[in-house]
Amino acid sequence: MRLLPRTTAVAAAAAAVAAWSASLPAVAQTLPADLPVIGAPAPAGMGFQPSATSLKHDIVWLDSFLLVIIAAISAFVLLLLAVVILRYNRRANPNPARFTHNSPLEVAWTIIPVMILVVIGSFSLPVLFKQQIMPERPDLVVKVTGHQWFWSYEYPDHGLAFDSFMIGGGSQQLTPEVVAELEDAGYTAAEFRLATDTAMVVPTGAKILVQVTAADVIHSWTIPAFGVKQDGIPGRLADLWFEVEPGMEGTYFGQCSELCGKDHAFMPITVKAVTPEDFQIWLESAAEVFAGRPAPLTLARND
Ligand SMILES: [Cu+2]
Repeated sequence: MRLLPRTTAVAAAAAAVAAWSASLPAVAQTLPADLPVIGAPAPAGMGFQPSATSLKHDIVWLDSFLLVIIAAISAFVLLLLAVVILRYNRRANPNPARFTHNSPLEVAWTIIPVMILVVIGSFSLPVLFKQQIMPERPDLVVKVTGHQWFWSYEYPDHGLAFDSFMIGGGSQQLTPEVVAELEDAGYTAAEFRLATDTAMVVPTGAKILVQVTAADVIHSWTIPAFGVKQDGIPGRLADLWFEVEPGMEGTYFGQCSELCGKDHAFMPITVKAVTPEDFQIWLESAAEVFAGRPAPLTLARND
């Protein structure tokens, strides 16, 4: 191994980093400027974020389905309680019946809940299996690694990799400088703590296989609008998949969802879903900027 003098190596590294960060906006510019923000939390929002994948449509449907069942059960139990309170209180019913068992009733209150669970399972398990069975021939594989406290993305089939830091992650405050930085990157102040300097970019209408892992502690990668969430566990490679529906091109945000240390709240996730044509354009520019990243950088000390 050739050892560079320390100062030369550090200078080379600094120059490489400077050249790299200067070229970041160049990559961003190859993405359509009018990408709408679709997957983001809304102030006082109550429901789910918009659904961009069939997985998420299934989850929302299952949620509504369960809500109907839960509402019916709650109403029924409330009705029984009301009947007991009104008809069988001490004043209305001074001489209570003394029997203790009723076989048909006991069979019914065992069988009916079992049947309700079977019905729920017959709808929820297919939804779960659909999420957990990975596409055999994905159109794109992205490896996501959680770090304390940022994400890195690798496109192994395209030989490129990059890190993704929260914009304003240094001060962690929404200062005027951070607002300017957000706006330069095409975001607004409302997207502080969601927007990152680089984004994972995926084509719509394509099956994306995401391999999730972590380099230090357990993190969790999620995009709520895609209906996906997966823990990244050091030493293991876990999978998730999604396919953003054509027409749902936009920016989607998520946040690390596994308490991973003091800056857990400052490692958001930004995914940009673009048309396959725009993805190719991005891929070409990204290949130039991010190829081989993170660069193997060896600093030698000779003291
Ligand atoms: Cu984390």
